[in-house]
Amino acid sequence: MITAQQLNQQFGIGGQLGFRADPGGLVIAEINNAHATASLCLQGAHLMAWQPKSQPLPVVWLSRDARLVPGKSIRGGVPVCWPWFGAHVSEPAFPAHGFARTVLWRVLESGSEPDGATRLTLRLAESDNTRTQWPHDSRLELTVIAGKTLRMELATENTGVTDFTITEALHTYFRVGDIGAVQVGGLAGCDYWNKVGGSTLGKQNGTIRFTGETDRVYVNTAAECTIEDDILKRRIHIAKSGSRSTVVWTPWTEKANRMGDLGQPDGWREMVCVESANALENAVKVAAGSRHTLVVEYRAEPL
Ligand code: TA6
Repeated sequence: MITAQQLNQQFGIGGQLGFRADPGGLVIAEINNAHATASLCLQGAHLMAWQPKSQPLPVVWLSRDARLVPGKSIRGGVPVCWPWFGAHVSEPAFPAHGFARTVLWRVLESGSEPDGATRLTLRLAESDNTRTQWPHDSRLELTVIAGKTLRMELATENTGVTDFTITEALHTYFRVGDIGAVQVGGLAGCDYWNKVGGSTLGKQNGTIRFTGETDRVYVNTAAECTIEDDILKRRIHIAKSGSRSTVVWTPWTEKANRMGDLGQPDGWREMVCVESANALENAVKVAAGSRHTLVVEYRAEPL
């Protein structure tokens, strides 16, 4: 496996992008430019944090109980859910949300954008393990551009001769002051599958406020969403393309305690997931020889 030192030689950008070896054996890319700081674990191409320098707190949340362990998903940040979202349709032993977030990705290129943002592109490294779970000729790449905004482009290429279908998500955890003092806008009138206690269909009335466990897959929506935070006095904009589903999730007390890695006693209150996805009936057929890209762009502004 390539070392942090070799990565610094090949892809480091003096004072803006460097790589370090975490004691647990994973490699982390650290970004620090004029506009923002960010960190990304090469395992899963997992963006763990993004904080514009205009913001007193991170916009992307990482659990204080997050563990950097080879082969294990990291709690918080932006998990890449691919090539399926949620449970596998037929193989219960396959990992929830796919394998992309727990396997090694390779750095392809890095650069500094004209506006001073930092760009990093990674490709999922296939293996016998991944091919067992996903026997299709494909290529998955993630480009991250971290600056005043955070842009992420998840590109699926079908390099084979037969079509395949994926579901996917950029499963982003956003930092908020308190889950009880935020509202999510942009999904009014959208149909959603309520995953709490089964799977029932609903229609969103107005903005979303949180008073309990919420786990909804909004379908057939390309809408930009916002998180309005009355405590941190900020609005986070969540723009997307190539995504027809938006997942909104908070575990609330009981599920958070069962999960146990959201930061005791109530770390879960400081985050909300608004995930740009293609899930359920929004699965994406990627024709042989073609490419599909899911793009998100986040920005935070004062309320
Ligand atoms: O996107 C919401 C969700 O599917 C929830 O049901 C919950 O399971 C969450 O993802 C976290 O999943 P994870 O596999 O990362 O623990």
